[in-house]
Amino acid sequence: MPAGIVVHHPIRHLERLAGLGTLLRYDLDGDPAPGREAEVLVTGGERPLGRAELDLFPRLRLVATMSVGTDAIDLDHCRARGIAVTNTPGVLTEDVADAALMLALAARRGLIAGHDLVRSGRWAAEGPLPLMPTMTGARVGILGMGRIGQAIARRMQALGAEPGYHARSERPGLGMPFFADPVALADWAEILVVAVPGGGQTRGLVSAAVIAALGPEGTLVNVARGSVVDEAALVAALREGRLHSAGLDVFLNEPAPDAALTGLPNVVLYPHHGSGTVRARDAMADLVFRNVAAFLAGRPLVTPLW
Ligand code: 8YV
Repeated sequence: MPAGIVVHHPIRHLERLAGLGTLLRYDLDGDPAPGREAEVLVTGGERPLGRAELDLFPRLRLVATMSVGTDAIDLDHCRARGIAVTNTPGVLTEDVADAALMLALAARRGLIAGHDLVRSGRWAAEGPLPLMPTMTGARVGILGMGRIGQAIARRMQALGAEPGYHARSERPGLGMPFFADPVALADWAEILVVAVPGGGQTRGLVSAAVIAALGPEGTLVNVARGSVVDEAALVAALREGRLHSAGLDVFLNEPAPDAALTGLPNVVLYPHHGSGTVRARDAMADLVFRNVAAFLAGRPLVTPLW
């Protein structure tokens, strides 16, 4: 009997996966019955996969997500049930770091206001934009120094900016200042870039105090998860001029973020598309395929979480 693969979220290149087994389109029909015997489930980072939904599939042994982030999955329950989990680390690093750089530059240099000024024809009547802060020599605090944080730091160094970071522990040899506390990092930085994993451990890490420390000349960039930022505090600070600007790829409520945030003039918004390049998404889909293929052939998983 061919293997059954539950599709929890429609990932790229499903047709390739169909070569490994019968795709059970739970994502389309919401009917878990055909998946009751299935051992494999594929999903993406954007759709929650909690305990109750996992338990609709009593024989699961592998959850393969097409995302580096696994905060949407109840990992404790997977562990308890002996379900392996694979993600897609490494292959989206550079594209997500590019998105952080794009958002930082756009927010600091007023790209959206400039674009509007030119497109609307108001340029002639209104004259130039106000002068903007420079990136050269800017202190850039990076929250999280994993692969993506390091790729962001490299880009900032190439611009002539000065990166520093906070992470759970210092990483010797990086040649950047380490801050043991996010508030101290934000106080030092002009730009704060969030690149930590989402989930319970980082919820609200960018607190009202961190935002206050970043201050009225500061810019917040988030390419991680909306949950990391106290969004109400962010909206208040942006609205009251206590924060210069924000460049955001992620939000608390996706795909319909709070209009109080998205309507502000000093934000640059991107629709959780940091990894949204053909190259990254192809490589992510390929990793999902290789993990499922390895599992079904009884070989070691390529990128297991544990
Ligand atoms: C996308 C991401 O959300 O990898 C992640 O953790 O946030 C993104 O790449 C996504 O899961 C792509 O399908």
